[in-house]
Amino acid sequence: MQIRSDFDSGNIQVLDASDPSRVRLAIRKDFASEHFQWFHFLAEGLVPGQVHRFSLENAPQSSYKNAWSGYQALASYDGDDWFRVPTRYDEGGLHFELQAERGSARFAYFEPYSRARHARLLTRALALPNVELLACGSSLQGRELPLLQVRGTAAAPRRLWLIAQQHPGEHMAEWFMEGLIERLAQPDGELQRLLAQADLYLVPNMNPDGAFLGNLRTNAAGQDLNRAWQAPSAERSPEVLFVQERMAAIGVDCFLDIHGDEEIPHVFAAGCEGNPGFTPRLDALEQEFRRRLMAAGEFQVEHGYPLDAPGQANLALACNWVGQTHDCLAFTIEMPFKDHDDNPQPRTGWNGARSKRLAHAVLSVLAEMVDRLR
Ligand code: GEM
Ligand code: ZN
Repeated sequence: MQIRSDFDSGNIQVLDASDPSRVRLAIRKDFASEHFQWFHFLAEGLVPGQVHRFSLENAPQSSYKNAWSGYQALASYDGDDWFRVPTRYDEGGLHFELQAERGSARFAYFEPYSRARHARLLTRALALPNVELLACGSSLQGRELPLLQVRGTAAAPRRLWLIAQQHPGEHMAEWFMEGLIERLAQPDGELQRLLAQADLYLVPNMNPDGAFLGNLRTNAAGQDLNRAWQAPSAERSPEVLFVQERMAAIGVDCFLDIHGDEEIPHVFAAGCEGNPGFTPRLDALEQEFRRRLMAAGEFQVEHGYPLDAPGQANLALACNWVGQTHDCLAFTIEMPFKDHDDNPQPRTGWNGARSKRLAHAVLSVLAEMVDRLR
């Protein structure tokens, strides 16, 4: 059996692949960082009909080791159809198995969103009549960081920003952005109402280097971009610096930062309740957004992060920094690496298609609220 990871978002270390019933593997650390959890590899030389067993032996030392409980690994024969495989976790590692139907299969922590698919998404977006490439930043390793403007028809539009995948292993985030852009291509009545009052500003992937490198959490300098918003730098976080400079020039009336969460098996959001500038106006907007999103899509409010105490928010996080700086509605939207247990889908768990559908629901909520954002 051959195990490979020398490709876009690949991450694995082979300890011993000589026994197909006990393939011993480890997850490589993020570039210049102690973080690790994302894995993605190709296994070739499988024997159809035979059960192949894999173990990620350093899973108990990973960034979110408690998140392996209840998690099931993903496999795919063709790179498009991803399905969950029998998985168990113990102090010896994360163990999963596949009774092979073909001679090769990919395995990953989540359905990968490739750089090639990102390029196709941009081409599709820029082919839309009201979408333009407003600016293009650069990652540390020189990959493009496109800022798309979706131009509405208002003379003085609200400016709604959505950024995705600051944490490069959270591939569900760019699946979300694909769903958002696809809906823009079929402007229905709701979308027309939204674009009659707002322009959208989209960054489909904030961390192209980390995504390509197979990182979970950091960029090519080992920086967690969602801890860089109070003091971004050209040397360690040019991706954040670029977006902040464009926000200052354009303005922000609403901000959504799209992420994934390793441990909580539900879709949820984290707001700005701990910001020093949090007001009853913003509190009411947050409650309305949550209420409407529960009605529109796969979303719930029972499970999520602990609330920040008043004035105790960490302003190094994008959501908190943008909400505070621009006095606007701001959320971190979290999708699960596991499943959304309010509507379990055993074959796939949470996946790219459900991430795309969530984006459709979010656009509907923004259309309903756009006239009250200021
Ligand atoms: C999280 S955002 C954490 C937000 N926490 C609270 N209490 N608001 C991060 O960056 O750690 C987002 C993520 O990692 O997906
Ligand atoms: Zn994240």
